Amino acid sequence: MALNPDVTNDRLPEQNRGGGLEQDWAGDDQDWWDWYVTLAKNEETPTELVAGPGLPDVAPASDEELARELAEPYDLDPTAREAFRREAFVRLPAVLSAPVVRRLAERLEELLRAEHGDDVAGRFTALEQMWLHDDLMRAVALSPRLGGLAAELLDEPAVRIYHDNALSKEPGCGRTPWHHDAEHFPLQTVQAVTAWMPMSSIPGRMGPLSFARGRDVRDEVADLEFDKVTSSYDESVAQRFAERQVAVESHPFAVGDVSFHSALCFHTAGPNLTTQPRRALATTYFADGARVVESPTLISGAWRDFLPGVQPGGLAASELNPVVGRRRA
Ligand SMILES: O=C(O)CCC(=O)C(=O)O
Ligand SMILES: [Fe+2]
Repeated sequence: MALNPDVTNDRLPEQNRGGGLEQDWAGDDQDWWDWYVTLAKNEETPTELVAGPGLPDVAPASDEELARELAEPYDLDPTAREAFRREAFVRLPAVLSAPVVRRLAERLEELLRAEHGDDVAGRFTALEQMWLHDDLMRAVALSPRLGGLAAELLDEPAVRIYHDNALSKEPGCGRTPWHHDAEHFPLQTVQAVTAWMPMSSIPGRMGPLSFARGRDVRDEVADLEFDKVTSSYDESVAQRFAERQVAVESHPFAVGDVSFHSALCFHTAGPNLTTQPRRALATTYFADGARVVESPTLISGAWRDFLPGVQPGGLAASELNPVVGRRRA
């Protein structure tokens, strides 16, 4: 099957077709993802889908087990802290147990089906702000374990939630374009981090999140111009990384592994060449005290949904951005 058969700019909302990047996104978050994945360069040759892993083969955790686990602090190894500081991402083992992943994956399946139905082959289907109406997703979004890790890794006294997300790369969906999230978050800080939590194991052919190593990588590509219509930015970043021998980590994820990538980290993900959806929950945190930039762009997507009532330049602390993590002493 061909990947991303409709690689065109017609995924841009009418109002966003003209002009540059300095404009508000006119669609919702799903519209944004449907557009965004068209900016990735994909192989044109049809590729066979292979069997992918399903849900973890264990009984799901109960409500109490899940709440207890997500409240417990995670003992962060000093080498992991150092790796995050140096490389702008880190992958941590056993942040979630298999029963907790199973429980969350089952709930996520229900939520995605309710929102997007079954006819999703080849798409990147997303959900956001699940924590506002689902108890299990609230336990994840407000989790002191996850929020605490975000605060520790950023080395900030307190972090607020920007949004939660579900990212379902359906069978046959192509690559996620190279990017770094500082461009996506309309914040006057790069002290922001996303916890990416796979809902199954993720082998290489399923499109695990992949990271360019190093905090300064964005200097290597700072001169490349973003293009809202074609895959040229994705291609130029890939080419530049190859020319300058930027190391890219692209490893499978095991059940319970969670990666944390800084807003400075350049990342991508391969196509999902399996018969199972590649699903992850992703929660983004930022340093308490951060302000919204003066001029959010198209790439900031549906940011007003995540910071309701906050104006450009204002303090990023709406009622939907509670403090959810604190650094330990
Ligand atoms: O799940 C993906 O493929 C992309 C996710 C991503 O870019 C992010 O969480 O920052
Ligand atoms: Fe990202």
